Amino acid sequence: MSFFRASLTLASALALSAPALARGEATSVAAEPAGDAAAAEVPWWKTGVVYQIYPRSFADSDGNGVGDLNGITQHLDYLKDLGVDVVWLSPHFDSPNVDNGYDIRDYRKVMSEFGTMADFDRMLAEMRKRGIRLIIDLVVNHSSDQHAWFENAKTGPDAKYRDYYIWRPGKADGSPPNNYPSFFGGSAWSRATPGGDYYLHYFARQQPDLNWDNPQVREGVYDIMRFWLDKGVSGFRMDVIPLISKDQTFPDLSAEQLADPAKPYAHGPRTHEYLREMNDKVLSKYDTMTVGEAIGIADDEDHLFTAPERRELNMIFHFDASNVDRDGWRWKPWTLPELKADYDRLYTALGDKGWTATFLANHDKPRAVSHFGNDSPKWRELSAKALATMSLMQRGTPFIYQGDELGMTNFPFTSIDQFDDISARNLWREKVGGGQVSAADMLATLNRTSRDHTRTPMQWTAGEGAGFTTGKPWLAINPNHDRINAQSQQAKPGSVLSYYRRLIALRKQVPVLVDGAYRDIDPGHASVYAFTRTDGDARAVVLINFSDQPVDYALPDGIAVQAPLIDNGGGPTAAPGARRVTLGPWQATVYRY
Ligand code: TEU
Repeated sequence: MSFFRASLTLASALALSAPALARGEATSVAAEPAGDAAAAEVPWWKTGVVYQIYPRSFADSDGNGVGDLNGITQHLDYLKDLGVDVVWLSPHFDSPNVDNGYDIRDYRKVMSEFGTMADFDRMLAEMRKRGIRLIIDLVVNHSSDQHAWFENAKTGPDAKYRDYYIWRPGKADGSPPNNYPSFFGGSAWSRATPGGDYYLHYFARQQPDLNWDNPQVREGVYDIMRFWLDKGVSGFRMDVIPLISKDQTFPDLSAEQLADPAKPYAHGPRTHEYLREMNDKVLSKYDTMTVGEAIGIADDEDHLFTAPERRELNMIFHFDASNVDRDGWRWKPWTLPELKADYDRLYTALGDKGWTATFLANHDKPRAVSHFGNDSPKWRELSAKALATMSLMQRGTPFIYQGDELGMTNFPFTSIDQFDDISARNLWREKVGGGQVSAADMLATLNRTSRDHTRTPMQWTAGEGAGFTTGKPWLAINPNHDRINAQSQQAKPGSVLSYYRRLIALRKQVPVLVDGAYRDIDPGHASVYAFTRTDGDARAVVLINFSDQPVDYALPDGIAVQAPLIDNGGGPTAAPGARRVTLGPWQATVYRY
C-alpha cells in the first residue's frame, strides 16, 4: 500500500441521495486515484470523522434559550469547513427531559423545543448536500415513564403493554426485589402504585427499562430504527446497549459487584442474540454505521460486539481511559503511564483487525482540555491541540465533542444550584444531604467530574449569549466565551480550531493514520506519549509532551525521524535524521520515520 494511498474524502466523493443511502449503494468512500483496491476496502465509517452535537446546547435559532435543529442547520458550513463527515446527534426525540432527552416519550416525534419533523428533514437534506452523514441516538434500554407503552403498562398486571417492562413483586417486608442500585442513586426498583409490583430502572425512576425478552418490544425497536433509516439517517449511536438483556432471576449483587454495577448489568445472557437479530432484520438492509456505548465491557470482550463475522456492531466506546481519574463517583489523581496503559490494553485486545471509536469527551464527561490537559491561560491552547493530536492520530474513528475543537473548558461552578444534571443533583442529595460528604468536598469533585461541563452552551462569539442564543440560556454560558469562541478562531491560523482542521485534513491524506497498526513505543515514560502508526513501509510516529516542562527525548527502537507531517507549534521540530528530539511544553508532533 502506498503511503499517500488516496485522498479519502467522503464529502467530495459522493452526493448522497436518500434512496441510494437506503439501498446501501454507498458502502465505501470513493478513492482517488481510481482503481486503488486497498483504499476502496476501507469503509466510510472508518475513514470519516464524527462530530457529536448535543442539540440543547449547540445553537438556538429562535431565542428561547434552548438549542434547536434549525440552529444546527445554520451552522453546517462550520462543520463542513472543519472537515466533519458524520454528525452524531444526541437525542432529538419528544421527551419530558428528566435526563435531557435520554428519556424518550415518543421515538417518532421531534422534541418540540428542538423544532418539527420538517425542520429535521431540512437539516438532514442540508447535511447530505454537504456530504455529511447523520447518525442518531438509539436509546432503547429504557424509555420515558411517559411513553405510551409505560403509561399503559403501569395500570396493572393485565395491561396490554405490561410485559414491555420488567415487573417483580417486592419482598415480604415490602422492600425491592433485590439489591440492584440505579446509576443515578438509590434502588433500581420503584413502584408505579403504592403496594404494587416494582419495575426495573437502571437509571432514573422516570426511565423504566424495556423488556427485551418480549419479542414485541424488539419488533417495536426495529420499527423505530427503520422509520429513521428510511428518512436517510446513516446509523446509530446506541445508548448503554450492553445492558438490554437482563438475568431475569435477578440475583443480588455481591459487594464487589456493587462497586461497579455496570459490569454485571452489561453481561446479561441474551445481548448478543438480540444484536445479531437487530443486524439481520434491520441494519444489514441499509448502509449504516453503528457505535455502541459499551459501559461495563472489558477490552478483551470488544470483539464479541464488533468482529465483522459476528454481524452485530461496527465499533464500541470503551471508557477505561476516560475514567482514569475516577474511583466510583470520586475524582482521583492520574498519571500518563496509567492513561497509556488503558489505551495499550485496548489496542492489544483489538489486534490488527479490530476497530474502535476514539474520543476525548462526550456529553457525560468534563471538557477534554480541563480533563486531560492544562486549561490555564498559558497552556490551554497548546494542550488542547496536543490532546487533539492524541485522539485523531490513534487508530479508530475519531469522535469530536462540540466545542472541544475550540478548546472550551470546564465551567467554574460555585453552587449546587447551578447544576442541571440529574446525576449531580441526586449524588449531592445522597452524599451531602446524607451527611457523608461536605458540600465543599462535593463541589470540588463536581468541578472536576460533572456532566454539565460539556453541556454548557457552545461558544460561537464573544457577545452576549455567546452567539448561542438571544434569550436566556437554559444552562449558564461559560464566562470565558469572551476569550474562547469560534468567531475569533475561524480565520486565525494558530487557533485550536485551525489546528483541528489541519489534523482532520491530514488524517484524510495519509491513510496509515487511519488504519495503520498502533503501538505505544514507550509505555513507562512519565511525560511523553510516543506511539507509532505503521503499515508496511508507511510509518508515522506521534510524539506528545504531556507536561509544561520541555523534555529532551531519545527515540526508542532506533527510530530516526523524517519530515514532520504536523506540529502544534509547541517548539521547533527536529531535523530529518534526528534520533533525539526536544519537545517543548505540550508540544505534539507527528513525523514520518
Ligand atoms: O450514559 C450511560 C452512563 O453510564 C453514564 O450516564 C454514566 O452513568 C455517567 O457517565 C457517569 O458519570 C448514557 C448517556 O450517555 C447518558 O447521557 C444517559 O444519562 C444514560 O445513558 C441514560 O440514558
